[in-house]
Order: sequence, then structure tokens, then C-alpha cells
Amino acid sequence: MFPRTNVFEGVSTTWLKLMPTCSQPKCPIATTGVCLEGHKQGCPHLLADTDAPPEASEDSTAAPAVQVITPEPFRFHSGEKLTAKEASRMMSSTPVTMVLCAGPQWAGKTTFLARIGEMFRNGTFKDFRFAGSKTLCAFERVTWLATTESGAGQPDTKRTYRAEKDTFVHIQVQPAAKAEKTFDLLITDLPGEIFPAVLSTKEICDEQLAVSRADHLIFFVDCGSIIDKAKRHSERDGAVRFLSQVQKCRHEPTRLQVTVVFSRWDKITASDNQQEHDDYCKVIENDIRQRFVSVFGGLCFDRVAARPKSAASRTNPEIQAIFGRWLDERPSFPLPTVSRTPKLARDFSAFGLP
Ligand SMILES: Nc1nc2c(ncn2[C@@H]2O[C@H](COP(=O)(O)OP(=O)(O)OP(=O)(O)O)[C@@H](O)[C@H]2O)c(=O)[nH]1
Ligand SMILES: [Mg+2]
Repeated sequence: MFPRTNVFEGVSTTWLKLMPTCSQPKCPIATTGVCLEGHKQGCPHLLADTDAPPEASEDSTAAPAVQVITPEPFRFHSGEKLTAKEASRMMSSTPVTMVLCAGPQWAGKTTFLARIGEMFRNGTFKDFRFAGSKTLCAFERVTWLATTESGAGQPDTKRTYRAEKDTFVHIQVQPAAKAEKTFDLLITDLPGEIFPAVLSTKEICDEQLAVSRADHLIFFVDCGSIIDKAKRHSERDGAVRFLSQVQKCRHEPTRLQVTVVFSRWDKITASDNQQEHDDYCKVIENDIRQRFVSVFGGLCFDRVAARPKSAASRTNPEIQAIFGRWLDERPSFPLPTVSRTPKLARDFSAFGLP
């Protein structure tokens, strides 16, 4: 084989003029544009150039084709929560664990996430280190009202609005003992405002992308309602109905790990009838266990006070244990035998979003 003569003329960093290449060693066509044997068209010695556009070889009198070399696009993030499309793009490029926090309004879902952020910031997280986030602004905003700089008299949390459904906070962490390993988490918080609609209509539950895709569901039972005899039965009923809806909407509920959190637990520990309320929580726990233990891939119960009135009642170890479970090795499932449709519109995890 003869070495191919130079194919580029007038090379600049971004523009390249493509010239034909000849298999004859001394042919000057690549540098002068004149064929060694005088062929004007159809020279049998010219090599096919896969980079050259077809018109170039068909008509040698046409102007040389120009190819633009463009750099790979680089995406910048605003630092706000990721949309479903952005989350989908991230999931297609890296393994991600998705966590959904759900429960009625005021149950303390956002405060729980804010507490995780605070613990990373003040260094009290024991087993994991913060390794980055594409949604730092959103994370900061969640914890803002809990800081003294915000000027709020009492630490508080901003409501999660309806429009925030299926938007995701991203966090990357490293295990303290294995700094070379990183885990990516996408966490979303179902706005309490749409909780009643999800309970009443399966179609609305179906619409929640995170319900169909999450690896972990943290369901919040509000102890502020448990201590109120007029509200506690509907709180229990809401928990059972939500888990039933999820069971119906999930394609394979056994892939979902569920944690039921009795949130704002300090409301019970500070109450005069602590034992009675504690017993009622156990009744709810047994009821949920009986109904769903064989439905989901895992079922755990925790008592959490993310932002109690007194700092002594904080349940930081429990919150860290829940977080640690999100990063445990996932149980392996047999691969599906059917072939995957890459453009399946409803398949959030197959990234079929437009
Ligand atoms: N006493 C007590 N109050 C808490 C605790 N966690 C949160 N709160 C308060 O409960 C209120 C509601 O908390 P959020 O985190 O906004 O509740 P949410 O579930 O996100 O509510 P939505 O956004 O409406 O769905 C806020 O005023 C919090 O400060 C807790 O552990 N103990
Ligand atoms: Mg909220």
C-alpha cells in the first residue's frame, strides 16, 4: 500500500479544505489540484475519502467543501432544581439513586431534606462526605429560613409549591471510608398541595414521574396530626391509601424500598399523652406492615425530628441512617427479556422524554 498523500490544504484550527487523495505515489493532485495523468474527471486512481462530501468527487470544478469542527457542547447548570428532562439526561449518563419524599402538607418533608444539607455543611454527617451538587442554589434556598442570616425569628421552611413537582435536587457524596467512590442522588419532594389529588385519582398518581421511577420512597406520617384525636385517623388512612396508589401505579413495586417516617416526632415526646400516641404509631406501623410487607422491596419505620423546638430532641443519627440506606447495595433483579423501546414516551427511566 502506498502512503496517502496530504489531504489538507491551508489548514487552520477550525476550517479545513478537503482535497482528493490519489493512490499514485507522485501524483500532485492533493497540493496542486492537477492530476498526474491529466484526468479532469473520473480518475481511476483517486481514493474514496469518507470525510469528503459526495459532491466533491462528482464534480471536480465545484468549490472545495468546507467542514466545520465544532467543540462538544458543554452544559452549564443554573444551580436550581433539575427538571425531569435534565434529571433524565443525568440518569442516562451515570448511575443515579432516586429518592421521593411524600406525605401530607406540613409533615416536614422539605425540612428533612434541609436538615441533611445542614449536617453536610456543619460536618456532623459521619459516614458520608459532600462531594458536589448541580443544584446548590436550590439546596441553599431550602435551608435559608433556618439560618440566622435570613432574619427569621424562628427557623422555618418555605412551602413546596405545586409547580415544583418532579423537580430534583442533586447531591453527590463519598463514603468517608472510601473517598475514591462517589454516589449520585436525585431527591424530590412531592408538594403536600397535590397529596390529596394523588390519593383520590390513580391518573394523577400515574402522572408523577418520580413515583414510577424512584428507588426509595420516604413516606411522612405527621406526628402533629397523630397527637390530635380529630386528625389522626385520616392521617393513618392517608398513609395506607397513598401506599396502595403507589402499589397500583408502579410497574414493579418490589423494586421500591419504602421507609415510613413518623415525622416531627418531638410533638409526641413533648406531649402529656406520649405513651398513648406512641402506641397509636405502633398500630399504624403494624397495619402498614401487614398490608405491604410483601408488596415492596423493603419496608422500614423510623421516628424523626428534623427541626424540633429543642435541639436536644433532634434525631440526627436516625436521619443519617435513612440516608445511608439510600446508598446501600441495591438488590439485583433479573434483566427484562423484552427489548427496550428507546423512544417510549412514558418510560421516564428510558429517557424517552422529548
Ligand atoms: N416541631 C417540629 N417542627 C418541624 C419539624 N420539622 C419541620 N417542622 C416545621 O413544620 C413546618 C412544615 O415543614 P415543611 O418541611 O415545610 O413541611 P412539608 O412537608 O415540606 O410541607 P409542604 O411543602 O407543604 O408539602 C415548618 O414550619 C417546619 O419548621 C420537626 O421535626 N419538629
Ligand atoms: Mg415542602
